[in-house]
Amino acid sequence: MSQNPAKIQIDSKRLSVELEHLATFSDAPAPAVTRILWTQADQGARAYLKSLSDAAGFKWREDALGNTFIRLEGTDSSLSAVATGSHIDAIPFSGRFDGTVGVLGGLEALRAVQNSGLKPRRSLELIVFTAEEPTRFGVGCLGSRAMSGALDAAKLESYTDGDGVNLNDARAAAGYSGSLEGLVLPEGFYHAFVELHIEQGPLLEAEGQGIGLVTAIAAPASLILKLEGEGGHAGAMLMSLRRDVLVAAAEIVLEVERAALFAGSEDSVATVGRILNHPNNINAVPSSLELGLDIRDIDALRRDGMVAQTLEAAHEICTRRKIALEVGWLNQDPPARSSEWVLAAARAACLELGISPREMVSRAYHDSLFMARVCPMAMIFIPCFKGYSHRPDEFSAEADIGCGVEILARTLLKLAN
Ligand code: HGY
Ligand code: MN
Ligand code: MN
Repeated sequence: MSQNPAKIQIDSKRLSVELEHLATFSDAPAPAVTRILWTQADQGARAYLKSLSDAAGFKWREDALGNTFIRLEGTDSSLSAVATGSHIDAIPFSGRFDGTVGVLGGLEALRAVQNSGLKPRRSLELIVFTAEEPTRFGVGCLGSRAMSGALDAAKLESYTDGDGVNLNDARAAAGYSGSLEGLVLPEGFYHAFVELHIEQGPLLEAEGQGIGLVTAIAAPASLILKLEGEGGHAGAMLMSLRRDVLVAAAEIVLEVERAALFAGSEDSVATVGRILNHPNNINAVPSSLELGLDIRDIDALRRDGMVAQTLEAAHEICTRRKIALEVGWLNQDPPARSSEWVLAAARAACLELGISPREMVSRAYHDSLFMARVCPMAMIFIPCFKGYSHRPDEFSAEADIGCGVEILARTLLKLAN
């Protein structure tokens, strides 16, 4: 059977309509999107996706955590499948392209292969990962961590959300039951994994490039610092009597920035994106506080050096200010490198379309970070407007999305044959 990829036709118009419709499953006013794990909005989006799978005649299944697998059967069922996929959950007040381009784009790639009449030897499987974002339970990539064995059932069941709802109760309320023990994928379950995603950075657009190929994914570490001091009346409490946790936190935040600025590489980044200040009243001296730290680097040692420097400074600041400090780790993951032969398949697909892809690192993490522990992995990036992401004005052009999907479809076909 000729495997002439020229028969691959991407319906970018239909894909754009589907992306816009998916964005309507949201708890934020458009163009912002908020779609938190297992909320009504998330469940509506999942149902919509399954309806598109049914309409295309694909089979889908879900695991006990809600990871969803949409499958186009290959000609040789004895061979392990080639997978693609991403996420549809969205952090509060974010955009409509982060993750969804890899999910609906992956579905369009499977439809294009199906409609082309080309029969891949290996089945193609689209994975919609549960909770790539850390919003609800504090840790991201729950689905791909579980599938790769980076997170076991006991740890999953220990998570509770900001309202004190346990993960098991939350998933049961969303209709997911069954043991979380069986989530880990057996060795060799997939032949390869390729994820299509917006770059979430400015390089491709600034350089006028249409396609990026990711060679490595940054290693994220997330921590929660809890500070306990002495609060009181903003007017009556003398400065000498205060142990003001917000002032201590201000010093710590500057130390986080300093650790990244002086780490010696532009790949070193550190953010304090979350602060819970108590009692958070204009006329009360803050008495307790939580800081959420996100520290990343392509180089795990350099990343750990930033963390160590930050924690040393935090302990010094809190000791000096007589404030109790408790450090809680959320995750500390190694970086991932893309597989050379999966990248080679993507390069060959680009060559067929006369595209010379821009090789680059991903400063954002993705489910690919954990799928790299399951099978050889690579990522395909497309440009997004000014690199904006995790904000309502996140945007990728229909033509860029269509091109990314065509490269994905051709890459999957190469890996499947
Ligand atoms: O934070 C990240 O890198 C991803 O968008 N969850
Ligand atoms: Mn994201
Ligand atoms: Mn994402």
